[in-house]
Amino acid sequence: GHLRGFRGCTVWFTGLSGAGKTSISFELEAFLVGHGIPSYALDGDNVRGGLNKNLGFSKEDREENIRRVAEVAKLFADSGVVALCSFVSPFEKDRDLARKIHEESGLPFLEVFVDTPLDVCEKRDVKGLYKKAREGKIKGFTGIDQAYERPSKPDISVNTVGMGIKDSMMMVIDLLVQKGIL
Ligand code: GGZ
Repeated sequence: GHLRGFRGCTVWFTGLSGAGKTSISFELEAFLVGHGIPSYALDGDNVRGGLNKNLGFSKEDREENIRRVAEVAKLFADSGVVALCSFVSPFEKDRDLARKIHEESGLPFLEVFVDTPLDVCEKRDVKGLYKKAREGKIKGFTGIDQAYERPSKPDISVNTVGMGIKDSMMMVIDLLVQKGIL
């Protein structure tokens, strides 16, 4: 028939602190909601203060952070919402688990690599965290003294250097169209 019900999905943004993940996802959320598509953005700011307030930034805690967020996103997606998850998620095996959690339920999962170079993120230093990490006041900061494993097979890599947030967002929208989600 011509009624093609809208199905939810999860768009997973990974990248360094300050890469622009949350900015792109908020822009995308506004775009989707403005077009009548229910969407909700999750990130460290709205998850680590509540659901995951018992978690820090060790490898183990990040793993649990990602696992819980992936389970929540799956529920959003299953309810027909586009879940937009913006987490550093520096470890490939954690991102792979997030994908697996979705695929086992037959829900689309798209990995977006916000590939902003470390030196650019560090120059932006929106929250002053890189400076603190360099001074040793924050330990285990991603890109400084903890690893970021670049995605080996992201669904898309998005550049944020020399283009605006809206342009980066359009790249993700194109992907969603290409995948038959929009
Ligand atoms: C990385 C940290 C750290 C350390 C605090 N390493 O720019 P932000 O501030 O808003 O994004 C970063 C956020 C990372 O939380 P996530 O939940 O996305 O991390 S993970 O997916 O790895 O679990 C940064 C701030 O929290 N932050 N300490 N040590 N980022």
